[in-house]
Amino acid sequence: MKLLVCGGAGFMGSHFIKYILAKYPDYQVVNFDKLTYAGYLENLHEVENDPRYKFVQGDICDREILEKTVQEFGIEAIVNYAAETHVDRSIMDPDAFLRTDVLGTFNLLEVTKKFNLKKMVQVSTDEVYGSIEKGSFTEESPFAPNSPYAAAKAGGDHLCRAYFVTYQTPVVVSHSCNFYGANQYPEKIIPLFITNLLEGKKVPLYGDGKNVREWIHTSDHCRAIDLLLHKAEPGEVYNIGTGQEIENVELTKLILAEMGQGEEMIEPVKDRPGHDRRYSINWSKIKEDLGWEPEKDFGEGLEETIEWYRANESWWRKLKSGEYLEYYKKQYK
Ligand code: NAD
Ligand code: TDX
Repeated sequence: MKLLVCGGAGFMGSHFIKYILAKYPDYQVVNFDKLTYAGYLENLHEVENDPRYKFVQGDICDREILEKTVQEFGIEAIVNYAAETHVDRSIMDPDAFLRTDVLGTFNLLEVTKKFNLKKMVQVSTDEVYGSIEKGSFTEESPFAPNSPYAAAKAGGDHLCRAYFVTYQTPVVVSHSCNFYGANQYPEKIIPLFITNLLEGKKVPLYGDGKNVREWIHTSDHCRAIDLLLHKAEPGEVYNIGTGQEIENVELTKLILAEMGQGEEMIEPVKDRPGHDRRYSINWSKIKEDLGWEPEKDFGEGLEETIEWYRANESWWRKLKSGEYLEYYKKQYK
């Protein structure tokens, strides 16, 4: 298969490209990425000389270059990881979120329709459902996004639904819980806290720290998207979860303990505006329909992730400078 992976230079997209090339020897993968602050080609150094892998720098909002790429490489299916993804940035500066996460998704649907592609997999989030105090969201739960990021992702997901209903565009949407693992940009809680501690800095815990997130390792998410690409029926929607839920403060204590540091390194800071209290999704549908289950234990995955950041200091040091620092100065002033 000739696959277009959009946003393949980012965190999860780069893991997926490496996973696909390792698993399917006869596949070709084109990584289509704008290389925003979050796109980093070094994430793909293991495959950069693989003749089955190509990189095209492009914006999913630019239909012309998208169409040209699909035609030039004879693309058969698209997996879309390209998005603006950080909630705090969306609160400060939502424009790019609306453009990429809504209009970009619209362009990909148009291209999938125009070139009769076999499948488009839209990688989305559980945040579109909003916050839930008790129980878990199912695929039938209504959308109630609370941040500009979540609202923009919900907009893209609604377009996917509409394109399937109206034009039978063969799109599948996933709603996943929070990702973690190697190569995650050090702005999300796990890599931010690990790298801060490696730098001898405190970790900024928002509000009372009792917000709950559900965590999935990169390896488990790649297997789920593989199944959606190859086995899911067009028009289907799947939640991808693990049940591995934890309060931020407990997560922080796990990281501190693993890194041999004390709770005095926690710095309580003002809360994120509109901060969702708890995310939790029911993933029985993907288990029943496609036989997927998470395999990675959270404690083990977290330990490996900390080890990766210890061993790859030059990777994250580059990202934690310049524009990144400007952004955090603005947030915590
Ligand atoms: P990321 O921020 O690490 O990477 C995003 C990538 O998209 C970058 O390489 C960036 O350069 C590229 N990109 C951004 N705008 C683009 C544009 N206009 N055109 C082309 N490329 C563009 O993202 P991630 O954390 O790996 O998330 C991947 C996807 O998974 C996103 O769609 C996100 O909404 C979704 N998701 C993320 C999480 C999470 O916990 N990080 C959880 C659920 C769903
Ligand atoms: O410095 C911090 N301190 C803190 O307490 C940061 C960055 C976060 N937090 C809290 C906020 C959240 O309750 O930690 C939790 C996780 O925050 P993020 O890592 O920013 O992730 P979240 O807001 O949950 O959104 C993530 O999961 C869903 C991704 O960024 C999204 O792209 C994905 O869709």
